[in-house]
Amino acid sequence: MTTLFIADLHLSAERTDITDCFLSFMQQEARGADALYVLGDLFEMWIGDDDNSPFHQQIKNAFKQLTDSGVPCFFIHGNRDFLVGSHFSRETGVQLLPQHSIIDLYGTPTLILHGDTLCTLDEAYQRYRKKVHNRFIQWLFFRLPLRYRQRIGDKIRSSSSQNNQAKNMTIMDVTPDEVSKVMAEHNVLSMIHGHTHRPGVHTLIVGGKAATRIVLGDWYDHGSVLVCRPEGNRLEKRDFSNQY
Ligand code: OKV
Ligand code: MN
Repeated sequence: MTTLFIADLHLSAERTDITDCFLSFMQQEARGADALYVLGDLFEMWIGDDDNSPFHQQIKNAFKQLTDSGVPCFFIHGNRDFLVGSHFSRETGVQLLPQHSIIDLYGTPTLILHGDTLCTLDEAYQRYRKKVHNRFIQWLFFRLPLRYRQRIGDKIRSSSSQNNQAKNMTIMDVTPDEVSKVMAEHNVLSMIHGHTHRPGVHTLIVGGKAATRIVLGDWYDHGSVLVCRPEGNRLEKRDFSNQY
């Protein structure tokens, strides 16, 4: 009885070390799970389901094999791969879940989300998010040929990495008041998210009761997996080499 959670792999064709670790994880560890949840930023960038590079094919095959073997896989969009769509879902058997989803984790109602919506102090990002999530703007974007979308993505990425170096660390973390508010609204005492790249288990009080927030780690210099079992949860690391 094991449910696995991962997020913030930022997979790209350039980082073969991350991809190799992820593919081993999919072929071995994930095969024995009750379910796999990917809480966003699986990909470094995603400009449409029609991007069929060998790299993307490799990742999609890994999901297809896992879902075919009977392991249910779920995906929540991150801030980088929010354009992953129904075509990807059909190709892989991965089920797309809403931004904020509540699951029953061995008896504990748990709110799962990517986490970018909790970073309310980063107003520039929230404004950008509102624009690129707008359905009409997305409709226009999808009318562009793949190569143009690629170029726009590259432009936005290079300007954003300069931007983020100037932002201070506090505004790039979650807003504590927003966390309690969202948990209270969804009437849960347990939350799992990624996005901040600050893995950890936090306790807080929601409506006078003890609550838990688990933050998943990124896959920049090692893999990071939340292993949930009826008897408890563990945040674990996976080495990029020699792990499997
Ligand atoms: C994703 C982020 C790049 C952060 C653009 C409309 C518009 C979608 C898009 C383009 C960019 C996703 C889809 C990418 C996330 C970055 C840089 C920083 C902080 C439009 C709809 F407006 F141009 F028409 N995008 N890509 N960033 O390259 O994957 O989240 S992306
Ligand atoms: Mn993110």
